[in-house]
Amino acid sequence: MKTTVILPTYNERGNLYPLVHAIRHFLPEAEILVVDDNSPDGTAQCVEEMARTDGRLHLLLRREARGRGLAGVAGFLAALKMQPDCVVEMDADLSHRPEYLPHLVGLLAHHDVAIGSRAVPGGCEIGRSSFRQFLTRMSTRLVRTLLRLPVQDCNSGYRGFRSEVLRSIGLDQIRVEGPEIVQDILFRAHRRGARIVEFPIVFCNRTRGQSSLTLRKLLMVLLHVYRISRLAREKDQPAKPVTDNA
Ligand SMILES: Nc1nc2c(ncn2[C@@H]2O[C@H](COP(=O)(O)OP(=O)(O)OP(=O)(O)O)[C@@H](O)[C@H]2O)c(=O)[nH]1
Ligand SMILES: [Mg+2]
Repeated sequence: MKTTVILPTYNERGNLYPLVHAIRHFLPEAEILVVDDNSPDGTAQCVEEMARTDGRLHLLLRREARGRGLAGVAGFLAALKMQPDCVVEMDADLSHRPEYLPHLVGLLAHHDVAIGSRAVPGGCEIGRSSFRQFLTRMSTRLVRTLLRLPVQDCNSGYRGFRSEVLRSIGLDQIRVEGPEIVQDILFRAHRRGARIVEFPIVFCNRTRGQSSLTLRKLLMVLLHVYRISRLAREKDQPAKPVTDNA
């Protein structure tokens, strides 16, 4: 499958070199698109340097409003312009291991969405505090319940989509700023009837760079999920019969 891998980055200079080389090792033919929000640590320059010797490495440098969500949508739209069969999204802090990429892409031959999951048998998180793991478990349970998603790890940012699914979910109408983009896009794909599959991954906590996740961002995720779940339920309500009171 012709594949484009999207890497959203904010201050990931220290992780990009080993990450891009590992992706290149496991998916030699893939186009790699780094979506950088003008990181002050020089992440973009690092990509430009590597792109001199790697014609399939691309940089989308965003100078406007920063945000994981905005970068995610911009990345998907730019990736689709490369006419891939599928688009893979993964974090750029080495917490998502590239060794799973061939299996993930293979699954997209018979599924519309493939998710690297910490919550299916064989999946786990290593190197994260028990409080952080508790947060992950609680938030994914809440998201799954509110959005009625047939997915164990609804918060995983390691996933692939067949391009036709991405073209069917109205990407250009999505106005999501933060990490809630992860749940929003999964929910839209599910509502479009996408065939979703999960496979186990070992998630490794970042060892370099700064986490961008804050409590405020986590609350914004849950608020957004609550909002779209309400909208969906309203949409699913059978139309009230128009009573002729005349
Ligand atoms: N372009 C862009 N990328 C972002 C932004 N915020 C985070 N990212 C990237 O999105 C991915 C996930 O962000 P992380 O900071 O790792 O969030 P997290 O995994 O919840 O937190 P950690 O446990 O600390 O890793 C990483 O590759 C980040 O570099 C942003 O505002 N813009
Ligand atoms: Mg991370």
